[in-house]
Amino acid sequence: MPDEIVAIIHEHERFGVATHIGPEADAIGSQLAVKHILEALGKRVWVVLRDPVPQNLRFLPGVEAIRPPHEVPHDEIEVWIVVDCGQLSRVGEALRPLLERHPLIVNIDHHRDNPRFGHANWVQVTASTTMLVHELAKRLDVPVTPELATLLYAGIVADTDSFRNANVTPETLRVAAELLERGARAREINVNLYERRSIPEIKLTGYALWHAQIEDGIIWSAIPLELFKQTGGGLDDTERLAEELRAVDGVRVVALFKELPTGKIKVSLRAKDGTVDVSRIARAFGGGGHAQAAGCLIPGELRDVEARVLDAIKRALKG
Ligand SMILES: [Mn+2]
Repeated sequence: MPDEIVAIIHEHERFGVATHIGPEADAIGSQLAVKHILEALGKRVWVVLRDPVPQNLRFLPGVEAIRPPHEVPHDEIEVWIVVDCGQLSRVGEALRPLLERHPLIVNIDHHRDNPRFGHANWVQVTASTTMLVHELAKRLDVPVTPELATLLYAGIVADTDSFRNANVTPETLRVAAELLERGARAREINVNLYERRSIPEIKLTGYALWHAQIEDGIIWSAIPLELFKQTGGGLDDTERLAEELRAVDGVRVVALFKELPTGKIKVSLRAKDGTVDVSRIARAFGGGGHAQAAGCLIPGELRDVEARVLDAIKRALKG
């Protein structure tokens, strides 16, 4: 529960806010929302991100305040608030050692397998981390402005995949409705999240859909390194592809394999119904995630990794 976190916020003045590498709208939305809330209380806040903000998230209010780790005065920060981060190591190499030594870490997250790495932890399975940040705003009596509402709503839309995932509850919709009442810019969020596809992205999508295979409720496809080179696309351009495959009739589990220049294979897993928890499969290969959306990074040859993961999925479907 957030009581302890509310107390920590009241008792301190200077905060850092971090999230995971490869950030999406829930990660950055949560960060900027926490900043907004703390600043409304008169606190000093630094928002830190290892990666550049993805192009399609640069519309988020307050995004220009985000700094790379080396531009942040670490000695001045009393409390680090880490949001939407299932494991502390996922803040990235530049920040991890600093945070590991830091005396006061607040961990706010909605990943079921979060190991509670903070000194104060608020880990609760909700649709998005911004759902928790919304509750934090309420607990701190910070008014929800249109800017804050937009940040919070963006996290909900992204992590529910537009209210389509099983993590949507009546509470999700109640909070979403309230955020719309408060002026969340829903259409702008949807255009930025879903209607800004690049040419490399649609070409990679076309390739993966053309080469998809389906067997016993499993659909899978692979993108060889060569295709990334040919299209000029990167991993960013394959983010929505797993959802495209999940939309195929009769599918229970999706596996998407992407060959990286590092010699590793990035595997994205999706579950369509509630019968298989794909985060378990991802964890068996050193990854993690949610029951319906998870991933892992496996060293090896594309075909070999494909065979191993498909075998694990088949076993999970039987189990
Ligand atoms: Mn999230």
